[in-house]
Amino acid sequence: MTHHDNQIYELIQKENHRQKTGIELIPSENYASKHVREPLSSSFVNKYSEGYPGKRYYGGNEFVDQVEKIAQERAKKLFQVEYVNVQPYSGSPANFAVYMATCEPGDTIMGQALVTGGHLTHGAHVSFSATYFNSVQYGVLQEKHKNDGLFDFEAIRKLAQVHKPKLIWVGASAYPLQIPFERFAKIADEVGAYLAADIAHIAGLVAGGQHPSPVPHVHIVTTTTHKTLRGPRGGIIMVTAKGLKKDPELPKKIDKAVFPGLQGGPHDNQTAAIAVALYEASQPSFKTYAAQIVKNAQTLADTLKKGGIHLVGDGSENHLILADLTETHGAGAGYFAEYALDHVGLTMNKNTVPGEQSSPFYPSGIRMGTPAATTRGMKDREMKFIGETMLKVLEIIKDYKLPDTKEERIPYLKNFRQEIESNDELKKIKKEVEKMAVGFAIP
Ligand code: DSN
Repeated sequence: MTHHDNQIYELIQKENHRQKTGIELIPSENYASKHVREPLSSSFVNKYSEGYPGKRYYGGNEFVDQVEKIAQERAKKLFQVEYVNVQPYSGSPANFAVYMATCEPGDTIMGQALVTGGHLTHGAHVSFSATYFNSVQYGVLQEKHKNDGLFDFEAIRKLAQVHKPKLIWVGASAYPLQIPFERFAKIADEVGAYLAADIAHIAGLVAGGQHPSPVPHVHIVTTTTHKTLRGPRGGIIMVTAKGLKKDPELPKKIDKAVFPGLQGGPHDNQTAAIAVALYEASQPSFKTYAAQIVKNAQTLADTLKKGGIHLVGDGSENHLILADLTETHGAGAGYFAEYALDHVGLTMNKNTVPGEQSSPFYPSGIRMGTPAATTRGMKDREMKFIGETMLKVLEIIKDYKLPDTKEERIPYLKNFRQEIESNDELKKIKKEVEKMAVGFAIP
């Protein structure tokens, strides 16, 4: 990176410093390798290639075609699927294309509610998925139930039988346990629905053999490529053998939905980087990485639990932990926790929790995960340090309580932020975090 544009150059340097001196715990983030980043600024960044390999609307695509075919083949092999489209710009467009391929506007669809850990595109009322489709949402239980995780399959089955959705989504953005895909499949099969698994969060764990694969049970799989899969930002849609059996036209319908239905030219530099990420994810070292992600999440979860923090699902079975601060800190405490933790260099996000008593902007939980820290080589010792540091910060903010009215909130939160910024104990903690973080290189 050169000084060509000073303003942007300086901001990139600042972001580099922020990433290096802090610890990234947002579970949907990661550090792509330099081999994944290089194709992003390669000559493929200059190309247009609307269409698909061998069927383009522009010339000069002989090498783009090869890159795209390699990416498709690698994804097919890694996830054991029949068909792949690697062109979606990211996860939301990938999901939109699934709607376009399987439903007509106004059809009923079903997904996990956003406030209970689902994704916007699975039918949240603010998203296209509820604007153009009749969205029915299922929730989760507050406590783990036998081998069903937090799902109440009787309630989900009843909902599906009453509403007869054409498409059911399984997969989440804030769910700490393994997902029993076969239970969802039984329900979808009973009502004749397409079942799509959105594995954006867990794709790397599935590829690395640390989470059961949805492939034998669902018709369609979508994922982003930049979370646990550790690739560039991007999206993939896959059709399984079960999907082909239900509808042999699905691959054609999905291709048509992505282009020309939803997108123009694919980002070929992104496709090349996805191909590299898929190569990396097929290496034995990726299995070790995926196993360490899960181990680290368990160590961090245990440390927090020992410190009296209530965890949704009583721990973690994947890369993610959802701490519910309602009882220990009060409804809305996620806001205070996120701010104070970010201030000391532990970046995570406030999040709603099952049975949320506050609101999405001032929720009662925090969501964290281990994919990025694990990429830096952090293990048990560092997870204990992170957990113990979090406990210290959470103790410091314990007496802050979210005021009920908007009028009271504005001055109260301003005062809170000022007190956090001038707190000497937090300044000391920030230095400790920085000292630990800089010992672990970012790829
Ligand atoms: N924004 C992603 C996440 O953080 O989980 C989901 O799209």
